[in-house]
Amino acid sequence: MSKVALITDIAGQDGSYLTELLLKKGYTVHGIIQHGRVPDTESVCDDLQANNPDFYIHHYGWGEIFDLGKLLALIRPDEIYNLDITSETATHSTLPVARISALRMLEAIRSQGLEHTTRYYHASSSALCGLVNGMTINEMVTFNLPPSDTVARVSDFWTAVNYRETFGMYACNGILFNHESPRRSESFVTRKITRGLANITQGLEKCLYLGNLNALRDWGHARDYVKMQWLMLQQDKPEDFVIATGVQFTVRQFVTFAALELGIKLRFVGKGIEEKGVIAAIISPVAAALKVGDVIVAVDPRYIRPSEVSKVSVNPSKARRQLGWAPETSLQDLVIEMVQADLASAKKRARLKLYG
Ligand code: GDR
Repeated sequence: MSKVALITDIAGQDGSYLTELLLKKGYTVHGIIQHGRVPDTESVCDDLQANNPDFYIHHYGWGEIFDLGKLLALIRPDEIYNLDITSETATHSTLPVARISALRMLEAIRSQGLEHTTRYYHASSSALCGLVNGMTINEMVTFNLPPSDTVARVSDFWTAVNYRETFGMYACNGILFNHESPRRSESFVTRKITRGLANITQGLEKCLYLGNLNALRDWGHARDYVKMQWLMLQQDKPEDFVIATGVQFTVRQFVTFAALELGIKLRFVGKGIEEKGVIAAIISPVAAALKVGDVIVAVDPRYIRPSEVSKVSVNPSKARRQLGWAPETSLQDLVIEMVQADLASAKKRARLKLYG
């Protein structure tokens, strides 16, 4: 009989890649999606639903409490992947009630008597470490004071650990560093860059406005990271793992790789652009800096964060050692895939604009 998996936030980047992976492995997949959440992967979810009789989507309303117990009793999942990203903003308004926290899910598992059969994965994040300059992150990291919008994530992390240790449940956390793809939401810097530059080549935009170009990030491909999420639930005993490539690049390098793929020449403008560390930049008039054929990347103070931590080293070697996992996609290949996807869609939009 095929295994049954339940995935929350199926409409996000990770939810869609994980669904594809599990369907390929022969799982029956149930996904939860909140009405009103604009899916990053609407067309992917539609295609998956149209072509897979073993894929089901369960909707619930904005601010509504989803009846997890009822769903678990019905589908009795072997594995649950809680990717509920609403935790990012859970300190606000109605979300603490509506979001599917680790506590809600783990209690629902217990209430249905599934605590010894259902395995639980929680999508945790490097953000909860409360990053400070100079720290090294592996699974032994001691969390510092996290940013206020990640307090709920810290609570989720310890809840999963607590249920593992107190009730002997198979519950684990993946401490994920940045992971990107053509399905990444456009508010994140990687997608903003690939989409922005692709649009510029098609005459749809004039300039790419960014914040700190010197910020360092460890970027992997989301498709590689969901493999690791699955592996974490296939072990003899549950443990937490850091998921990262172990290699960092600057935002500026990311922009440069994207420009290389598009065959365009970049011109960076903005005061203080060559300084190391966080740039206190004032955008200079773009028009004055423009030369024919140049693509302008301008530093705009609106996108510079008040505090930025960049000197952090990441050690994901436990995943390599214990799970045999290593990222398969280099940053350059990730950039190429993202650029090509955004270029195709920019060309389509440019044609539409021209011919209506
Ligand atoms: P991050 O991702 O904050 O690391 O969170 P993001 O892509 O937003 O920022 C990465 C770095 O790029 C710099 N930057 C800009 N960022 C954005 N968004 N827009 C810009 O114009 C811009 N210019 C420069 C930022 O300052 C930053 O240094 C992601 C999310 O997935 C979190 O949910 C997750 O917890 C962490 O990764 C791990």
